[in-house]
Amino acid sequence: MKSRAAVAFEPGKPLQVVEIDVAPPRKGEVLIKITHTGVCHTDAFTLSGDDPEGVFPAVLGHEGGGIVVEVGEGVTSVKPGDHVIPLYTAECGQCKFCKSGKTNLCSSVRATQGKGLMPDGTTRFSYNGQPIYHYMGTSTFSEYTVVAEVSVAKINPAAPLEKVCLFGCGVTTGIGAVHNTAKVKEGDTVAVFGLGGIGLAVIQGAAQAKAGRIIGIDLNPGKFELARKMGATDTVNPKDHDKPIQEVIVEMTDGGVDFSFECIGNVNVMRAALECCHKGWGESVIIGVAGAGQEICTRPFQLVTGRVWRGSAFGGVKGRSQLPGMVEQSMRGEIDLDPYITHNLPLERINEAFDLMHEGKSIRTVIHY
Ligand code: NAD
Ligand code: AHE
Ligand code: ZN
Repeated sequence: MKSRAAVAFEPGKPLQVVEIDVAPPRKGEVLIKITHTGVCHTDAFTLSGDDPEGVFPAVLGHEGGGIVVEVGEGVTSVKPGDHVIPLYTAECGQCKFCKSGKTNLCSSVRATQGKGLMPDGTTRFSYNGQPIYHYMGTSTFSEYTVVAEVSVAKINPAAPLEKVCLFGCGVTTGIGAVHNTAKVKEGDTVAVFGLGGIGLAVIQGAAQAKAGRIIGIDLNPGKFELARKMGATDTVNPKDHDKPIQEVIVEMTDGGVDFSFECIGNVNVMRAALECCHKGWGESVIIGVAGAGQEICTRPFQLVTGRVWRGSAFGGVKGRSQLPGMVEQSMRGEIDLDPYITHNLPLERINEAFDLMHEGKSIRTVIHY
């Protein structure tokens, strides 16, 4: 079938909206009509060429919502008409990871997913007869996409897809990192580095956990008002200080925070986020994605003296079992999605969503098909 799609033909170049060909779903696969998709910084990261797993040409996008159109042989968990969120972190329930009870990182389709291929090693997308790669197992920048059955979360059809698509990445990642990875408790002090979609979701999660103090840190003061509305008790701009930001936070908090979250993808900030943690127990969670060749460093003494460095992917959330419940929470008003959606655009203007992100003017732009 034909599908309108925003294709990343080359790294560092704008996406091109063209009509691609989408082949039918094969065994264990699902064809989805994407109705809406958010644009996450990770899409920009991969488009920039910094992602070691970036392959081109590809259909990017991983924060979508849509409706099942057709299922391949053997698919039983969804049927045409079901409303779904594609998952870049699959959940097969069968692999060593899924059975461990220790992680949401499912291994069932991850190897082929990282190569831009479907689990059988081929692609369902083509343009002028040439193959186009998939991305993160989701490729939501196409009106029609094919994903593995294990990469589909079925949700309440009454949920507004133009909002709950954000559970495909940003909101789930931030809120999940607070509850599943850090396990923030009432009264804890939290520092959040980077106040984009991910950082704001961390703030929303920390507020749910009744953290005592939530310090939002960003170089762009334009991000502070919304951060405060969503629960930040303090906002700090590193540019306003002439000493390292970790020293500023340690002084503000009588020795450091209980938890910090890096939501930028900057290895220097990752160090600062670790070093602003309290001696003896402070934990820092890396959420930001850093480019090829980048490495983190600190003095081992920081860990010897009790600070903990950890990371979080998709907020530690198991998508097929847990996303439907998070969608229900948003429908009950327990998770507010409206503040994240600063812009709405048609697919034809998707490059403006990237411009708005790079200019620091948006939190999330939702693309409407
Ligand atoms: P974003 O661009 O919307 O937000 C980033 C924020 O960081 C911006 O407000 C920017 O002003 C701020 N910033 C940049 N440099 C800074 C610095 N040196 N000090 C303080 N603030 C600074 O991005 P986003 O969509 O919120 O994504 C954030 C990061 O999280 C990205 O690296 C993205 O790839 C990553 N991510 C990871 C996961 C995961 O599962 N681990 C999921 C989603 C996104
Ligand atoms: N491809 C990159 C790593 C990218 C990465 O870390 N992705 C996050 C999700 S970002 C969503 O916006 C993630 O979940 N990682 C775990 C996984 O299995 O990919 C690289 O460095 O190769
Ligand atoms: Zn993302």
